[in-house]
Amino acid sequence: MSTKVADHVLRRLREWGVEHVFGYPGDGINGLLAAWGRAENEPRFVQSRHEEMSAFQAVGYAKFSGRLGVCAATSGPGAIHLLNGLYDAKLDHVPVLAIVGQTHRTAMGGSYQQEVDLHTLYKDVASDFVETVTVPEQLPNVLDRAIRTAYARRCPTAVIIPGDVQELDYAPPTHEFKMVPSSLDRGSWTAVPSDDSVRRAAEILNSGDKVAILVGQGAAGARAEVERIAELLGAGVAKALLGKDVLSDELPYVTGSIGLLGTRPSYELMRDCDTLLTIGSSFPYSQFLPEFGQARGIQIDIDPHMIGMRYPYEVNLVGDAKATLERLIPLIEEGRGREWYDTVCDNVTRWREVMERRAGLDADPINPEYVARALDPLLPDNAIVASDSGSAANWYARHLTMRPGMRGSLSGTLATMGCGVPYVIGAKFAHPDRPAIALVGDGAMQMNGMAELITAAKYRHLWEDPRLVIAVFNNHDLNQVTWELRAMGGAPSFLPSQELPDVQYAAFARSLGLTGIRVEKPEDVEAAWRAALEADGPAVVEFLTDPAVPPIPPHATWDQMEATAASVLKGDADRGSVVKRGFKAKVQEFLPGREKK
Ligand SMILES: Cc1ncc(C[n+]2csc(CCOP(=O)(O)OP(=O)(O)O)c2C)c(N)n1
Ligand SMILES: [Mg+2]
Repeated sequence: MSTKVADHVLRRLREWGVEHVFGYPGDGINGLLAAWGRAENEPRFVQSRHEEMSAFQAVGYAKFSGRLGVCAATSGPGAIHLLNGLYDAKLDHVPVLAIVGQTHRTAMGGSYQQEVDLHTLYKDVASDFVETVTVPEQLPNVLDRAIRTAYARRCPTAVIIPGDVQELDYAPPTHEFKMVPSSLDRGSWTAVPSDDSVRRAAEILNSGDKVAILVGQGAAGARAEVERIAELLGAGVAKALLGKDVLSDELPYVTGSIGLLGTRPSYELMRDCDTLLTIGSSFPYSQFLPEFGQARGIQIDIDPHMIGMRYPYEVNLVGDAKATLERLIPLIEEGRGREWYDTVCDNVTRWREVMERRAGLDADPINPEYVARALDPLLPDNAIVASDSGSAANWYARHLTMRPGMRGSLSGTLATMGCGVPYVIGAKFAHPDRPAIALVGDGAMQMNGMAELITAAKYRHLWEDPRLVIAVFNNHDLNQVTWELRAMGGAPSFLPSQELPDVQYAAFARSLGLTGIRVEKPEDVEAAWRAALEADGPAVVEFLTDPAVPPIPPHATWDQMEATAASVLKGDADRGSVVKRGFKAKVQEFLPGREKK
């Protein structure tokens, strides 16, 4: 039997160590599907309900494994559906390969059925590498290069294969003019900055009395070094959302998340520091960093293309976080910043107390902060947690204590809705032996999470640790946006756009043979978490949460409280309780014995 191009695609993926391809079929990739049959489903084809979900699953897989995520879709509509997930990979710097079909070469340019100009469509999302395979000899280089580029630049890449090309007999490139051979080895290297720039960075750090460190996902491999330099400098460490699992929240000087969903001590850390060291983060909101001119800044980043923006840094160290810190640490003089360190730790302690009290506030029927708070001590040590985009991301950022060994992620930069459920499905394929938990709003569940429960039911038998918990924050509202409307503009919420239909998520889960628990009272929250974490397969826990609990920003001012109140007075849907509860939550920060800064 001859080897067809499609057979070679799968063989090469196996040679690259690819074990799963997240995809959805269609006649644009029929040649590949036939090859999958011949290859006895290796790598495993994981079928989703929608190609966007396949792309999110590939992103989740890549985020939680550090390996390439691969997705596949048919030409035209399938390739179009992948886009949002591929953009998520692009914006969060994750290696993902998309393999998509195209109409036959004989029909190209003929406005043929399902013919879409995929090069143009993918030109932006796969800007680092998108190529069409037109003859078999071209395949090895195109495929290898797409994979190598995705890894090297941590980005999505795309390989387009016309249907008829998939069916051609495979022929490797020959030793001739205009042939491009290829190879498999990825090589390994470590980028380090020059000694001179490391010395200049050390001088700045040694002259600071109030050092703030900001870490992102790029610091993931440098946990011990980040802790060491923070301790030497007496620094506080804030974490960008994508870097939440880089450092333990149990450390006294870790101020938690930064930004709109972040914590007050992170805000204070940046507001009051005199030196800023950013490690592996491209956190975009400069207004949450120190005032320009207030702090002397140093950045460490692996990517010379991404470094030096967001803040007017004095020294930009291009290099691997761990290797760079290993060079920097011996040059750091210990002993400064003790007073600062104490202030940072006090702020953190105070914030934790405030959060505890906020979670304890009564709500109607359940306070969503309490839902997250109740999960926190129950999280298994090796848990993988994903949050969708919505108000749950606030509670993920603020209430969950990341401990060493845990993993967590969300759509950090695209902030797309609908990634929560497919991310944890991707995580279960990356780590079938670990529990995974997703925090998802009812809007995101209705958008696509419910359909993807079908995928979880389909594949549950493959996961040796059965725990996959989907927590639905059922508030009948697109609440994060409702609050943005209120807080930013003082506008009343606009019910036709914000209100969501009531849906029985737990009952739907049960109809699929999954565990489904609906929680209507605060006193049942903890038991529901326990039951879901003890279930023998995927479990949906639906919490009826109060949309009137405000995700107050870390820098909340009385003006913003006024704006909230104003919107309510203009005729908001749930006026009375919003004013009262927002005010009550804010007031927690200024209890007796605590001075307002
Ligand atoms: C694909 C997409 N569409 C719209 C948005 C804007 N958006 C951000 S959060 C949000 C509300 C999410 O509602 P839900 O999932 O119910 O969570 P909640 O905030 O109510 O907890 C919306 C509409 C987005 N980020 N992504
Ligand atoms: Mg909602």
